Order: sequence, then C-alpha cells, then structure tokens
Amino acid sequence: MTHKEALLEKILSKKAAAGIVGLGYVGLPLAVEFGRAGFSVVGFDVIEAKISHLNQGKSYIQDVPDTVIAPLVEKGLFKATNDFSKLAEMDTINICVPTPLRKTKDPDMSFIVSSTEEIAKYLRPGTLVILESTTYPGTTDELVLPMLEKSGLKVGEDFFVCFSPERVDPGNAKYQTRNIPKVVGGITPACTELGAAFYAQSLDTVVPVTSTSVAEMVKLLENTFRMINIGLVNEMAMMCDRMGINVWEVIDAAATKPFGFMPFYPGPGLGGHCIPVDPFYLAWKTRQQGIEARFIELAGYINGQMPHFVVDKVQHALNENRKPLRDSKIHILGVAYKKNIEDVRESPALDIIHLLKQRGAQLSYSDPYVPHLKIDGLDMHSEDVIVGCVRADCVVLVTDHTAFDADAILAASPVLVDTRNALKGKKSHKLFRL
Ligand code: SAJ
Repeated sequence: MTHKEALLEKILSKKAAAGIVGLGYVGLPLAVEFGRAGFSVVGFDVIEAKISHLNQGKSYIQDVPDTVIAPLVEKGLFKATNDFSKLAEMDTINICVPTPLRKTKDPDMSFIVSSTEEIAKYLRPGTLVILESTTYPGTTDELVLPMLEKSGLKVGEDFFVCFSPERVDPGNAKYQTRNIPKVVGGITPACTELGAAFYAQSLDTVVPVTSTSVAEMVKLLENTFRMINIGLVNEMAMMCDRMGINVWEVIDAAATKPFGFMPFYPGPGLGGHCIPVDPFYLAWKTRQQGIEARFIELAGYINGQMPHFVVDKVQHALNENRKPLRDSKIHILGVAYKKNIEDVRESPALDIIHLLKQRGAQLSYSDPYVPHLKIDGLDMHSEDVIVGCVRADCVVLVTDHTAFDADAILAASPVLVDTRNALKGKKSHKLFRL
C-alpha cells in the first residue's frame, strides 16, 4: 500500500489524527468542524493561555461558543497543546497562523516559517500538510515545500502539500466554516485528491483546483475585489459630499439593478486583518515581477483617507455649532472594525481617535463588544451610550453595532456624525452623514 493509499484510508475512516497549528478565528472553528466529524484533533498554539482555556472546554473566539468546545474536549476529540513534538503523531496538519503586513507593506512570513520549521522537524511519511494562511501566490511552492523537503521525503509520494484559503467571515451567523465552500489546490494531483478528501469529511462543499498558486490567488482575488470596490464607493462618497448628493440613497437605488451590480457601502475606513492587508501581498509579489498593482495602491490610498474625511466632517459639524474641535468632547460609538464583533485590529476607529486627539479633542467611547481600549496613551473604558452622547459636544457613530438604538442616540446627541448610515432616513439639523 502506498503512503497515499494509506492516508486516504485513514481520512475516509476518520482515523487520521488531525493537527491544527494556530488556534485563532480560523484554526479553532476548523478544529471544531473536524472534531464534530469524528476526527481526533490536536490544536497547536504558542500562547499558553489559549491552551489552558481550551483544555478547560472554554472558548475565546466569538463564533465558537464554550458549548461547542466542551463536549469535544470531554469526549477526547479535541485537545490543545504547545508541545510541537506531538506533530510527529499527526496524519494531517493545517497551518492557520497570521500573515500580517509590515509597516513597509511587506509580507511578514515569520509565523508561516516558524510553524513550517516545527512541522519539518517531525514530518514523517504519509503526512498531509495544508497551508491556510492568506499569502502571496507561490508561498506554498517556493517557501513551505523546500523547508519540508529538507526531510529528504518526496512530495506527492511520501508526503503531501496543499494550499486552501480560509474564508471565515467573523460574526457571520449564516456562513460558518462548515457551509462555506472550501477551495483546495495541491502541489501534485495526489496532494489535491487527499486535500479534497480530507475537507469532504467535515465540510459541505469542496472546490479542488489544479495548483497551490491557483488556490492562493483565489483568496487574493476575493479580498482584492472587496477592497477595491470599497475604495470605489468611498471615493463616490467624497464626490457626492462635494456635490451635496446623498451617496447612501444613490447606492440603494443602484442596488435595485437585478444584474451586473453589487452594493458596497462607504465607511470610516477599512478595518480587519484581511481586507486592508491581503491585497498588498499580491501587490508585493507582482512588484517582484515588475508589474505595479495600481488598482490596489489607489484603493489603499482612498480607503486610508476615510478617517481624515470623517475627522474633517466632525470639525465641520462642530463649526456649524460654533464650536472648535480643540477641547471639544467627542464621543465615539463603536470601535470594533465592523458591526457586532469585538475585534479592533486595524479598526478605522483607532485612526479617527488618534487624529482627533492630535487636534486637541477630548475622547470617550461606547462599544458593547470592547470594554477597554488603550490607544495613544489613552486608557479608556466603554461608557454608557446615552450618558456619553449627552455629555459630548459631538458624537461620531463609527461602527454600527445592532445593539445601538439609533433614535435614542440621535435624541441624546447635540451633534451626530453618522459614518455608517445607521440613521438611514432620519432627518435632523444635528445629523451629518458621510
Ligand atoms: N466595509 C466597508 N464597506 C463595505 C464592506 C465592508 O467599509 O461595503 C469595511 C468593514 O466595515 C470592515 C472592512 O471593510 O472594516 C472589512 O469588512 P469585511 O466585511 O470584509 O469583513 P472581514 O474582513 O471580517 O471578513 C472578510 C470576509 N467578509 C466578507 O466577505 C463579507 C471575507 O472577505 C473573508 O473571508 C475574510 O475577510 C478573510 O478572512 O479574508
């Protein structure tokens, strides 16, 4: 029996020991899906607190409740560890570690490299390694594979390597890991076949593609598509503002077109660790090939302008009320990077707070998902929404959490800048929209 046949048998019988490296918003939901499917799953992470939390049956990922983790731990279908030597016991290993962007907009591959180094130490014949971290096209072939081949094992025969983009949409109740189609591409056809068979054991839909580069590029197209269209609509917002046109009404009416149009909405800027970041992996790679990704650069610039546009809008709103920005009390509603989640990474609210503080404003905030925020030397706690609005000179709605009561906020605010059209259709001299 070949290594491929042996591994396929283990996968189909769910006897394969599944390892997940990186237990964040991608790795933990994936571990849960494989545990639920009946695989014995070991989660690997370097953060001790995460390990002990999970082994007590407790979660720290909003989309994965304790009630899902605890039974898997009790049944012995999931355990977490920071002992990477246990990788030697794994038949499949998914790498779900962060791929941040450096300030210079160069990819930071350190997490992928350190994870792959650990895997290479313990790699044995018959193992399937799948990279899920979003990265530039070519990473799996050019970076990960050579590190694994140092073991002397031959890819496609002794061990198998795929890329499969993560598509987790944090806070999305409708689409979770199990029912989001899973693209997977291998270094060889045997790799692709094993990767597809593996995901098919626990996910609803698998989409095999012919190479790792195609799979890597699929993810970048998806997220670049979003980033550029958000940039387009943010530019439209600035144009409409100058022309005195309500851009929100324009978009809603355009969205009635039953084909050939997809609505995106202006906002205070582009947050999260994916959309503002992933396209720059593509831009970095194409630059190496002598091609400038001009759409990405331009959209990045426009999206980066939105926090400044919001602060100018605040200054205008205060001015209409004969107040300077300096020493005015500004209350921010929502600091997470998008509605109904707790994540503040790359949140435009942080840029807006920074810019307002630079111009001498006094800041406070309310966010039901973010109890505490440290930024720019400010150590703030989320305040009661109405108290914060009443006490402010200007309120800025940056993140439109569903929990916010738009009517109560408008009534309590002396002046309100709404960056998300949360007060759609409301009319008031106090209200200023993007
Ligand atoms: N945003 C706008 N206008 C829009 C849509 C979004 O300003 O019309 C802003 C959001 O407020 C947020 C940022 O863009 O700050 C990113 O929003 P997002 O909805 O793309 O949310 P993410 O980054 O958490 O999740 C996305 C996934 N979301 C959707 O497809 C809806 C998906 O693109 C990826 O699966 C995921 O990133 C990822 O991990 O790549």
